[in-house]
Amino acid sequence: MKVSKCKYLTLSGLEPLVVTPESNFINVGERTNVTGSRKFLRLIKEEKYDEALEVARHQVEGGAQIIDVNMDEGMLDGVYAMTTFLNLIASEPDISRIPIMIDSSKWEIIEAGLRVVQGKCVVNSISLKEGEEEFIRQAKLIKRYGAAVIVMAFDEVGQADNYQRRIEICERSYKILVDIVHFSPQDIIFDPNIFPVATGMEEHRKNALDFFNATKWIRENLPCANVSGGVSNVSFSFRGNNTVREAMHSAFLYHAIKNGMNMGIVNPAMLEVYDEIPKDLLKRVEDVLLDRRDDATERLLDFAETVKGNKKVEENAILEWRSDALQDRITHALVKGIDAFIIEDVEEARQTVSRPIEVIEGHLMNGMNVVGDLFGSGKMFLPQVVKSARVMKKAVAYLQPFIEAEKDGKQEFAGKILMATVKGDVHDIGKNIVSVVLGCNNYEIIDLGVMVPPEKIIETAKKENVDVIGLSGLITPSLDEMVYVSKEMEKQNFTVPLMVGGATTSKAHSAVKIAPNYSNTVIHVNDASRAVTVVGDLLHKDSQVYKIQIRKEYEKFKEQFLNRTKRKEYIKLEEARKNKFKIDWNASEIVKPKHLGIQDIQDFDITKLEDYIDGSPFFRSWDLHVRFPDILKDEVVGRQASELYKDAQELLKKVFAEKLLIAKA
Ligand code: B12
Repeated sequence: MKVSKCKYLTLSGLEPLVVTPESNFINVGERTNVTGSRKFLRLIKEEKYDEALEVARHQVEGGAQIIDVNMDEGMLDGVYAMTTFLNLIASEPDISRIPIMIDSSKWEIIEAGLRVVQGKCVVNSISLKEGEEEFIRQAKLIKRYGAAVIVMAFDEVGQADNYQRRIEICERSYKILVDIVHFSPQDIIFDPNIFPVATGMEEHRKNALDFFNATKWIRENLPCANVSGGVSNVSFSFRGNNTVREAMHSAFLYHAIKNGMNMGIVNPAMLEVYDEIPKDLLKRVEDVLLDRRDDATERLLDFAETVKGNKKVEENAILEWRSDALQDRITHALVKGIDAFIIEDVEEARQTVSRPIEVIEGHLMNGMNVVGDLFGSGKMFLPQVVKSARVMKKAVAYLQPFIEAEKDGKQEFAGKILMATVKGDVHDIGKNIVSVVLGCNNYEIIDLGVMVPPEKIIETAKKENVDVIGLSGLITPSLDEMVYVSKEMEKQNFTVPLMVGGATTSKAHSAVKIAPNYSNTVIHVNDASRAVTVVGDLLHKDSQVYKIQIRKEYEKFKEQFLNRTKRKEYIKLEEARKNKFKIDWNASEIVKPKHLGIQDIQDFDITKLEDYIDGSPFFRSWDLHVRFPDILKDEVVGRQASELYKDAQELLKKVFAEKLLIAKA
């Protein structure tokens, strides 16, 4: 078993899905499964394939990154159903852009699927249940069909139901796949069995914990392999009690992901946001999942009784958040994906500001940033973010006529702007807002949509003779795309300004990586309202002065930036080893720490941390790039920095006085 360097698991429909260590959790849609969805089963039995395709489409729109297709039902011709459905999917580009998971316990159905599926799919699943020979035969075929595979922790004896068996079976399967079948290790996805907890049976107490530990072991010991599972199983004991089930799913996912589970079958409608699980419920759920107390199951059951079918509690909960402050309500609606009151709240916000765009850039962006932070820290999952995006879009659509009403009534266009979200990136909310705002300021907008290939941007810009190209990007790979577009613009002798924006873009990246490729203007713009003044300045008849000024500013910024990150001179490894720190055990006094083992600090006096706050990154995030505390006396930015510092001190005082933050370790 020799694996030198891991490649990434790469699946595909019409588009690739590359699972890198940085990827968030990959969620697999589960509604196109006849064993899990009565509706889907009925549609397939009645041969209503058109409607069945809608189920698949709905999942893709809902944020599923892979769809699981299962046709295992006693009265169905599984081979026919799988073949027919996959063929139909292949002719629907909006569905088939994502990879398929062919799910069956019957090999002939799996193979039927493999014959017709488009792209690189995943087979769910094979195992050692029927012995090594059959396992190897199936694995070889899957390899020839070019698919990835889910391997269940199951062997000739039965399904693995404790930690030791899970890791033994997974290790054995891995060795066979890598050493005998020569399967690419990154194409192996283990399913170490998610079993129900809180069943009242002693032997089920460690079900979740064993899964977490086995997952961790697999990720640390079976190089490049991935881990997946069907999450809803864990809450089987609480069927009918969605409050508890949703909390269990989120808490389970939170811990499983922390231990290395990177993919799973999840029902987005059955997930609570981890941070929003009421603390008492979360504690009881985690007591069960992590097997922290002997009476954990009883305590969760007691709690479950208090929320079971208790509509009143839910209604009260609704009323409760509705009486929060306006910003909190908007944030809540975005985080929870609730669109019922968003128009009401946005209207209230609009009454408080002088221009409607301020609601987008203030209230709504604040809320979206909370969504982004929760998502980034693994406490919200993609399908939930899709719901947030829908609420955001509804809010923006409501504001659009108000923004348009600000139009100055001039008929003639002030210029033509091409807007596009770059190749590989689907985020369009920000780009759309910029388009609307510019449109309302008399610019003609050519919006190419999302995932736009560079060739199309270049070709359209030429054909339409645009005055500015605006690129939006929110994920890191988009930055490279923007660099590529700038190079192409240079090659093709473009002269129009290139304007970039979107959450991952920055002045630093634009100055250091984009601007040097293009001899004309490159400018980074933070938000939609600033885009109006920037475009105005770029297209103004005396714009040459402005453009030269931007160029100089960016060159200076680049120089300063590169000076800060001068290349380090490295010495040879042998030399470095000679320099290693030598401890003189006889002469040194080794002090024994006062406390050995893990210390759990729950409420440290936060004021004591004040002296350790490093001001430099704080100022950097405000685009003030001088070292702290020198910055306070800096000739150019000193005054502004001191004001900012004073505000920050006041905020800190408030944080300390009102205990807004608690320091734990
Ligand atoms: C909503 C959202 C989604 C939605 C997008 C729906 C849609 N139709 O747009 C969905 C659920 C589909 C999604 C998918 C993914 N997302 Co996402 N998403 C977000 C989220 C939460 C909010 C983005 C948003 O709409 N903000 C509100 C708008 C108004 O803000 P904005 O886009 O920044 O635009 C403003 C300015 O930037 C500017 N602007 C924007 N564009 C332009 C262009 C020009 C020319 C100008 C002048 C100005 C300008 O003006 C706007 C208004 O002022 C962000 C988190 C965040 N804080 O940004 C993550 C985030 C961007 N997503 C992230 C990720 C990782 C993903 C996925 C890869 C997840 C996954 N595992 O599959 C996929 C990406 C798929 C792909 N290939 O693109 C990461 C990116 C991390 C990174 N650095 O790469 C983020 C930062 C979340 C996080 N913290 O991890 N996402």
